[in-house]
Amino acid sequence: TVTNATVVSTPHEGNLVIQGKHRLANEIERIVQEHLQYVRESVSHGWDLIHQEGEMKVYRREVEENGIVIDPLKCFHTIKGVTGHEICRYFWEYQYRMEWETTLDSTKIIEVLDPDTVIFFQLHKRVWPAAQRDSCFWSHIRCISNSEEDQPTWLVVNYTTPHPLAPIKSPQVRLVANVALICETIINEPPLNPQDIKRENLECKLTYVALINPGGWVPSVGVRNVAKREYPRFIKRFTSYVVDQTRDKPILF
Ligand code: H13
Repeated sequence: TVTNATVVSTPHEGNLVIQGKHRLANEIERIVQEHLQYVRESVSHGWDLIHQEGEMKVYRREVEENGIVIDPLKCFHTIKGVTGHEICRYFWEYQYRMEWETTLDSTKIIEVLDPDTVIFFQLHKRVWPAAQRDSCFWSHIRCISNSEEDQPTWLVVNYTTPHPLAPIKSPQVRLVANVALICETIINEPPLNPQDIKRENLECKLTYVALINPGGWVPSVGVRNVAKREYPRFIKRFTSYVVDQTRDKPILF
C-alpha cells in the first residue's frame, strides 16, 4: 500500500501522483553524502595493503572498539568492459545475489521503500567465527551526475536498520554494517559518435568500503584472517560475474 503519495490534478498533465518522502529518506541522504565525501579521501598512514592482485588493491585499518575488531576496509579495482551502472546494478539487484555471494545462506527483501531502496534480511554462513550472524539493512542504489560531459558516478549503500519483520532472535548475532560500492566509468579512446562505444572502450573504477561490526566478541585473529581471505575473494568473484553476465548484452550506461 502506498501511504505517502498524493494525487493531484493538473490542468495539462491530468492526474499526477506525487511521491512523498519515506521514513528513511533523511538517513539515506546523510549516509550517501558521507560516503561520497569519504571515497575521495585516499588511503594514507594507518592503512595497510592486505592484498594486491592485478588492478585490485585491498586496504584495511586495524581498529578495535571495546575489544571487538571493527577494521574499516577499502578496496580499489579497475574492471575492463563494464560500466559503473552495470557493476552497481548487479550488486544491488536481489535476483543475482546468490549467484555471486559465497558467504550467505539466504537473502530476502522484507520491504520496498521506493524503486531504488529496499530492506534486506540475510542469513550469513559461518565463515564468520563463532555463532551464526544475520543482517537487516536498507540497500539504496543511486546515480550522481557530475557534469553533462562526464559519465555519472553510480553507488550502492547497505546500512543496518532495525525492522519489525526481522527481530533479533538469540543465539543469532546481528552484524552491524555500513557498506558502499562506488563506481565511475571511463571511456577510453571515445569514438566520435557515442553510439559506437564498444565494451573494449570501457573501464570501471570501483571503490568498495566496508565498516562491519561483528555484533559481539570474536577472536580478533580469526576475524582478521577471514576478512583478509574473503574480501578479495568477493571482489574477484563478483566482478568477474558481472563481466561474464554483460559480455554479450547491450551496454547499460
Ligand atoms: O557487500 C557484500 N555483500 C552484500 C550483499 O549480500 C551485503 C553486505 C553486508 C554485509 C554484512 C551486513 C550487511 C550487509 O554489504 C559482500 C560482502 C563480502 C563479505 C566478506 C566477509 C568478510 C568477513 C569480515 C569479518 C568482519 C567482521
